[in-house]
Amino acid sequence: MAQKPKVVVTRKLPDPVESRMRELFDTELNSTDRAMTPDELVDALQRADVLVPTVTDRIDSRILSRAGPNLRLIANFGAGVDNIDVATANARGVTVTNTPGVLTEDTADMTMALILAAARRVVEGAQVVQTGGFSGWSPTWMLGRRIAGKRLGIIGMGRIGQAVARRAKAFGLSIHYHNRKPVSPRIAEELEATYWESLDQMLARMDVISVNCPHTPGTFHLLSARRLKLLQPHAIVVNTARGEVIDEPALANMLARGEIAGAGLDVYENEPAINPKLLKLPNVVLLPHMGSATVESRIDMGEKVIINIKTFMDGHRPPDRVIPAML
Ligand code: 8YV
Repeated sequence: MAQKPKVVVTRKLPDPVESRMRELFDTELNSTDRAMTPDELVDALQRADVLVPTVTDRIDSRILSRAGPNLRLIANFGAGVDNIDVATANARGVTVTNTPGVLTEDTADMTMALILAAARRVVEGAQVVQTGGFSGWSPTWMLGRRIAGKRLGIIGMGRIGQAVARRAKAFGLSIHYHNRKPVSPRIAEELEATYWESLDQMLARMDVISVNCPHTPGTFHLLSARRLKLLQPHAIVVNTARGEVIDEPALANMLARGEIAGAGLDVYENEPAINPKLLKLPNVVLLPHMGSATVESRIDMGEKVIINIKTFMDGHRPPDRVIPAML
């Protein structure tokens, strides 16, 4: 039997995923779950045929330049690959794969949770109760904003953007979106979605904005200070994609000055650091990058990683190969 490939996994993965990986490959697990330092990552890349990193591992050109000769595949545990310099990896003959599709519904659910939480002051209300501050109902207390009948502007209408649109439509929001290109007429009709080629024009007219695009050089600070200023004062911004898409200090300043009404954020520009201004604001809901954090998603992501490695090692094209042109 051919020798099993050496697979190095950088973080603790769900038990069933780890067990299956150990059965199939010569797998090195990280049971401590401590993120690797850059030097440890280089070490891992020197002994691995396959590296399985996550969003917390930054695999840049400097680290890749020190990879060993056996490294052939980086099978990312995650859909976003902005943690990996894919072009440099490919140039060195290293294939990169990701785990799209299996976290779509959970991330869309979390987007709706943030829209509802920010508009209806869910976290603020829960905190009042838990800190003993609920002294009785009042007609004018804890008023939020209705979401039904409002306009939702989705930035990035891929799988997750469309899953958000389906949910939001059911909640009575009208769907608008900005994307590199319009969705198919069938999907546009199903979602009754309005396409905005101009992001600026869309931003100025929406009640809620949801960021659902990947972080690429082209989307870095897509919501720049200038663009954020186009938003209406009652607007809410939700981000379950990547923090880098929004100029976080500019957003924090606008929220602090009441120039927009609220925000629901699951991701940040310099994770795990969060702009300190955001932490003090009552009109934001902040989550610790939990979009795909369900037992089901994480197991499915692991299964995708395994299929990608197995297919690649069997000499075929892995199903989730990332091509730089896609980014
Ligand atoms: C993952 C994510 O938890 O898949 C992604 O792109 O942002 C998260 O849902 C993370 O990337 C795991 O590496």
